[in-house]
Amino acid sequence: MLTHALIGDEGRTIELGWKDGTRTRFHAMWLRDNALDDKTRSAGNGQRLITILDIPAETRISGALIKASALEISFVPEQKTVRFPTAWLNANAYDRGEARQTGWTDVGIKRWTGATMQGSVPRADYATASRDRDVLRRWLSAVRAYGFAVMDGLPAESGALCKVSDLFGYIRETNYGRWFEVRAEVNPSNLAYTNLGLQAHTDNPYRDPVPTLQILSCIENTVEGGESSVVDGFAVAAALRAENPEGFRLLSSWPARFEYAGSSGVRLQAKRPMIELGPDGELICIRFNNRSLAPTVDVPFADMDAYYAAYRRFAELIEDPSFEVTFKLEAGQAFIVDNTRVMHARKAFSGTGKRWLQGCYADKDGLLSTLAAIEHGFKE
Ligand code: AKG
Repeated sequence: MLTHALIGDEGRTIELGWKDGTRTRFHAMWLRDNALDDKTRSAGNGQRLITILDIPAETRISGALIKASALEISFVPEQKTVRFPTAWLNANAYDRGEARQTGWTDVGIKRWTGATMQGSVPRADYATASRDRDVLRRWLSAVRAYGFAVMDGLPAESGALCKVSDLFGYIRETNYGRWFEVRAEVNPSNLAYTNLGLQAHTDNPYRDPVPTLQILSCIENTVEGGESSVVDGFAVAAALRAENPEGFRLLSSWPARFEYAGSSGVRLQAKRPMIELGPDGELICIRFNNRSLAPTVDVPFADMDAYYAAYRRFAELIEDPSFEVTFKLEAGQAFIVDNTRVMHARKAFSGTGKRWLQGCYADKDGLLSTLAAIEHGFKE
């Protein structure tokens, strides 16, 4: 609910007062560009019909009228009046008082440790999630919030992991195929295909863009050991920043190099930081994989010692059991990780019994899109 609308700076800005006492300012140019009328945006698909060059550079607000649940704004020189719902203005306000701390994450992202998860793992039953949109919504929203979730009740058969990606999007095919086998092999093209333990890692940092989701499904797991564990890279990065801000700065401002050339005809290379921040300091991606880290050649000589100390400390924190959640996948179960955030690991396993997993990649934008569409449908 709006209490006042004050035009300022000769019509270049407007200050809105809200019933709770807060104030938010908007620019005339921003409001004009984001007008919601059907000459500016297609009523059918919501896409913008004009370009920035269609808006006069000297655009000003000439009048503002508070209506029941909307604000009507008139712009000159176009002589155009546009209605903005107050809920829309509130949701799209950009006039933040305080600066965000470098490494901030969206409020919807819940950083976790073993203790905060209290041994619990977000999960859903496949058959229920396939027929009940609310169950699917909760499972997808757990992936958004925590960066991982388990799916139970899949057929314990080859290809069942596609059923998981079919719930929200599409598989991203790579040189490993539509999906790949994760079982002990004699001459493995990847150490994942052995019975060795695997340090917590994100997958394929040597790709650009990196696969944003990974699904691992279990067809058989009767070995001794071979448990899966997950670690929240965003929580670990925050811990590193808290105890060693300079180390966090080094890992986030210098690129690492990643490489995979384990099979013939493939030579994948990427140059990206281990801790990636967006231009506004948002923590957007963790890349951590001891197997595919190539020589680091972009860090200046003077910073290399401190860079390696920060890398070591980051690795120690990642290995710290207090950050880890562990579970053993049974036949017919799968788990999904947000590969831009949550690292996964495997404990070593013994020769008796059989362990057969399959893995594939998918894209987080598809998952978030499906989730947003379901959430939108629930609101209607
Ligand atoms: C991978 O394929 O990326 C793995 O980390 C394998 C995990 C596992 O065997 O549990």
